[in-house]
Amino acid sequence: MGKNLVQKILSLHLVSGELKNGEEIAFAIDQTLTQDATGTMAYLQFEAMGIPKVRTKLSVSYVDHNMLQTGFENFDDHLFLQSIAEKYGIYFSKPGNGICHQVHLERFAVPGETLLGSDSHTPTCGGLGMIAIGAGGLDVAVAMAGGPFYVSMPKVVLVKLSGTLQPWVTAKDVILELLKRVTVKGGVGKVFEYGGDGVKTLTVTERATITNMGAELGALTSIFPSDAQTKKYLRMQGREGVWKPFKADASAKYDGIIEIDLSALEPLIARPHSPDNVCSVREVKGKKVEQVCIGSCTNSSYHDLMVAAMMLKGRKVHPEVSLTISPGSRQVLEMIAKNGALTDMILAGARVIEVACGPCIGMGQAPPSGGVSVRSFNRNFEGRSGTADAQVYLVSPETAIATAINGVISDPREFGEPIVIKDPKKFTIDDTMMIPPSLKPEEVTIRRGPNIKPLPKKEPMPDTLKGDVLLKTGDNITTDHIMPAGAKVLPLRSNIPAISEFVFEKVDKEFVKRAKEKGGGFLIGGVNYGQGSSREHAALAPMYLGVKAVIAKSFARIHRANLVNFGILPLTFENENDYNSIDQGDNIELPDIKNKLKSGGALIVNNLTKNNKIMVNHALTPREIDILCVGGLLNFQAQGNN
Ligand code: MIC
Ligand code: SF4
Repeated sequence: MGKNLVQKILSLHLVSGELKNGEEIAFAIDQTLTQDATGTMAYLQFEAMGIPKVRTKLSVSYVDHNMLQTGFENFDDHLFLQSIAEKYGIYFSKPGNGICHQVHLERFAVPGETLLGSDSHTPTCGGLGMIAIGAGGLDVAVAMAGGPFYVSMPKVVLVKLSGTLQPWVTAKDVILELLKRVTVKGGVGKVFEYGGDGVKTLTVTERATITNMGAELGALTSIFPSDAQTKKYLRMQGREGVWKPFKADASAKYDGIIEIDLSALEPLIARPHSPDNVCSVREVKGKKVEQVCIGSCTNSSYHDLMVAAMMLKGRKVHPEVSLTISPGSRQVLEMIAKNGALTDMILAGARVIEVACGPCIGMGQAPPSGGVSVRSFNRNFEGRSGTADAQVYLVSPETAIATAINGVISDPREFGEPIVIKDPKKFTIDDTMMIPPSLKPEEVTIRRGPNIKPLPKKEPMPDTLKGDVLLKTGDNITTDHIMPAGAKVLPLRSNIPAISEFVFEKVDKEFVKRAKEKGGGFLIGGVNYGQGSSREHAALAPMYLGVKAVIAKSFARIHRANLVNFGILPLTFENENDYNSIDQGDNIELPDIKNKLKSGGALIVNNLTKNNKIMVNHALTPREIDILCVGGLLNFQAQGNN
């Protein structure tokens, strides 16, 4: 039987299990990436494993998130990361070199290989034909130590593209269309594999925009075939040697098919406060805007910034709009600086800011109170921008620039003649800020600033779990709700006791106090609990505060895996209506839980306050149950397990 692309690459890497939907599989990881906001924890965990050198083909540590240095914390973390990289055989991408996903695509991605990254947008490299997956830092640490990655075999959905994009319609509009159809929870347990005639019309950076934002669908990953476009991109990066063709067999089977006619698409926009709240730009045009931001790992390639520059050339940013542009990599910045495009941006009145995640993660550029911000980014969760009541919209760079010039949300098709950007023969290649590992690792001393605190420990699970419901939330709670980011909180990523003071800060200011007074307890969630980022701090900090289990209607994949890794039990309601019977403050008990998990017995929650019982389920594999029972993956590994 013919294989699809996902099956082909996975079978080349399979360590255990069968490629049958829902079965637990383990596969080998060729490459890993980390970024600074998740990396410090990942490397503390890696260090704890006592291995002298990474066992992957390639591991890279990027600094791109925590770039604002208002105190010593972030720079200390950068130095810690650099010394760890030197010592353990890891490449170190210095602050200023670029956003991890953009740089990885440019310099390291290899078709047919596997990549595990401690950032949810790792699937960006799926645009180059890799199986690239976002995970918690601990899973990445395990991969660096040579361990495989465990996951339930996803469903593979073919996204069949036909036709060609019309002028002013972009790759961003393709993924917004998919978000509109499938929603932010529609990709859970799935991989989106792109195929069909339309594929060959999309360049690698366009494909990367699509696979990047596949993360917003909740998918395990997204992938494009490796073809002539892939070869061309690698040639422009001086890396043609790593190219290999990869595509699905003609007789390949899929678990579902979604058809998109590229010619029929129009410019789309995601309205506040969710990437799937999509409509056509036409429907909201004319809305006054205070801020426009270009950048982020979704749309900050050379092509994207050249389009922005050409649109701005000879024009001015609207007097009441602040336009920021953050290039995705030093390569991109260097090229637009050399060819004059940067000057066009500056002359038009753009604020060119650092090569980094920047405003995307709330590191500066917070919009004004109640302001409207139109961004070429991938997430518009409430408050993520740093301004609680800001209205953030997500669009293509084309729509964003038309908007910045007009001062109101604008349809780029009304802007004028379409802009055609010619690919350069070669990208400027200069890896000065990519530091290779030391040749004398034994001489490297790890630099550990005072903000870097040891990892908290967790005890094995007791026989019975008992405590109060500390918080009951609604649907689609994001990791930004659970563990906010932004300029104030991000510098505490290496300090769990300090960062845990901010858990659920934007949802309930009293949460931390309550959790401490009660000595921990339980969380109740709705559908898609924990969507968004891969930050394991959203599990680690609640664990530190004594959260024992989360009972939800359903979970987002990475967060669920992070809960297991840190010994917090993820449970789902057997009957969703039971969500209504349980309230914040209820005292509940899960009797004999450990035995029941091991023996497969029915899981009962006794509500001691309401004097009733409800049934809950889990979708844990035997390995995950063992991990939970010993108090998390680090304890599990310390016992000699994989
Ligand atoms: C994000 O976009 O939310 C982040 C910041 O890149 C996160 C990682 C983090 O929280 O450090 C992600 O997407 O995984
Ligand atoms: Fe950085 Fe934003 Fe991309 Fe996350 S989504 S990696 S914060 S640019």
